[in-house]
Amino acid sequence: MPFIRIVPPTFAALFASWPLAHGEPCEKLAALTIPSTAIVSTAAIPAGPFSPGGTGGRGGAAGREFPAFCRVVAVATPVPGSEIHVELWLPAAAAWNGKFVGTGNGGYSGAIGYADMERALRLGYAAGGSDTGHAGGDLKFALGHPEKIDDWAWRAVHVMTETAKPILRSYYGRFPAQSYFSGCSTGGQQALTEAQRFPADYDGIVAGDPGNNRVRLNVGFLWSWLAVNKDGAEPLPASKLPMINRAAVAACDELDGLKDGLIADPRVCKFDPGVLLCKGADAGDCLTASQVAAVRAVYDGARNPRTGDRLFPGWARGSESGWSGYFVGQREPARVDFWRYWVFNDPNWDFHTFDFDRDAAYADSKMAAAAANDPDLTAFKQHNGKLLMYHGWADPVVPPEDGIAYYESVENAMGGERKTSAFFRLFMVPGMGHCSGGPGPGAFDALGALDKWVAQGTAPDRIVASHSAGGTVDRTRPLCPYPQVARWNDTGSIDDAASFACAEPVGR
Ligand SMILES: [Ca+2]
Repeated sequence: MPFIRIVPPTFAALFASWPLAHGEPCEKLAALTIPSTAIVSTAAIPAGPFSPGGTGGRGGAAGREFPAFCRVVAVATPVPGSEIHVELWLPAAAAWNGKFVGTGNGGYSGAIGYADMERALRLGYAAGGSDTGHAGGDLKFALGHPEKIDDWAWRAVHVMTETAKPILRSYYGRFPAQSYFSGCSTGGQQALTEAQRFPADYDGIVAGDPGNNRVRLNVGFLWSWLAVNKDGAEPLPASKLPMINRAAVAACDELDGLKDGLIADPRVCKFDPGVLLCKGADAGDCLTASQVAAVRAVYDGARNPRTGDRLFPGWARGSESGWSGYFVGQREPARVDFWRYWVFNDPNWDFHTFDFDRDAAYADSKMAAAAANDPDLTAFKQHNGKLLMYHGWADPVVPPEDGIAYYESVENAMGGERKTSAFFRLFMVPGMGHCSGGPGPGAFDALGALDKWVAQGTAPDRIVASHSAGGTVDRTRPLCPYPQVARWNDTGSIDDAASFACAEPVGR
C-alpha cells in the first residue's frame, strides 16, 4: 500500500494557491501521498448499475443506475490502534459542481453512509464518508480501545475531511470551492463537533436532530426505561403508545391556533396522562396509575434525586408513538452498553444500580470527549462558516428541547440572537420524528438552503417542507428560523406553504 511522506500543513497551504493545470485520472490517485493514510483502491466506476458492497451502508445504492464516478477507498491510521475507513465518490469533472460534501453516520454505526453519499453524488457533489473507525453497530468496540471512542466521537470525520481535500485537488486540479458537512442524529453530533473543534474544515454545516449531548442522552434513555419498567408494576406496553399520542395531540393541537393535527410547540402543551387513568381494571384504552406516573416521568425528563435539577429534557408530547424503539417494550434501556463498556468497563454492570446524582456526574467527566456541547463557535464564525440545524418536534429519540438548549447556549455565548442568526439558524419541525417521517411536513432541502447561504449569501428565512402520503405531497409548510414559527395568514389552504408566514411566537 502506498504510504507517502508527511506534508506539513504550511506546504499544503502553499499548494492550495498553486492550481494544477488539470486533474489526474482516477487510477493515478493511488500514488498520492497523504499523512498516516493508505489509499487502498481507486476505481473509475462507469455509468450504470452499481452496488458499493463491502460491509454495507444504510440502505443505499443496491444496483441502481449511477452516473460515472471515481471511487477512492482509503484507510487512515492517525494514532496507534486507530483504523478509519474512508470512501470518496468523485463525479466526473464535467458533472462536478465544484463542491464537496462530507456525510455523517447514525447511532454507533461502523458503516459508511452510502445512501447519503449517493444523494450528494447525484447532485453533482464530490462526496466523502467514514466508518467512524470501527465495524459493526454495537458499542463493544470501545472495550480496551479508548482511541476508538475518540475516532467515533470526533476524530473520524475530521480525518476523512483531511483525506478528501488533497484527493479532490489531485483529481480535479483544484480544491473544492465550498465544502459542506451534512449529518443527522449521530451525524448531527458530528456536524456540531466539526463546528466546535475543526472550524476550518467546512464552509457550511447541516446538523439534524443532533445527539451531541451524548452522555445526558444516554442518562435520559436510562431514566425513561426505569420509569416505564418499575419493579413490581405493570410496564407501559408499546400497544398503548398510539392512544397516548392521540390524546396528547387532541388536547394540544389547537393551542397553536390551527387545528391541523400537529402540536406546533409542545412546550406549551401541558397534557396530563392522568386523564387516561383506568376507571376499573387495566384495559387497552386506559392507563394504570403506575403507567400514568411513567408517562409523566418521561415527559418531565431525568432529574438529580438529590438536588431536583433536571439532568436532561423529557420527551416531547407528540413523540409518543416512537418511544417503542428506545425505552418502551424493550428488555433493557437503549444504549445500555454505553454504560457497560464505555463508562464502567464492566459487562456485568447492573443498570438498576445507576445513581442519577453521582454516576451521572462521573460519566459527564469521564466521557466529556464523547459529547459536543461547546457553545463557543467564535472560530467557526470567523471562518465565515454557516450552520443550519434542524430538529423534529416529534423526535422520539433525541428530545427536541435539547436541540433548543444547545442553540440557546450558543446565543448566550455568541452575543445574542441577532449575532448568532447571522451564522447559525435552527429550524424546528412540527410533527417530524427523528431526522424524517412523522405526521408533519418533514421533507425539505437543508443542503440546498445551506448552499444558497454559503455560496450566494442568501440566508434561509424560511425553508419549505412537505409531507407525502402514498407518494403524493399532501401538505407543504414553511419551517422558520427559531424562535419564529409558521403562522397561517387566515386565508388559503392550511396544506399550502403559501398560506403561512414566519412570525415571532405569540407572547414572546
Ligand atoms: Ca396545531
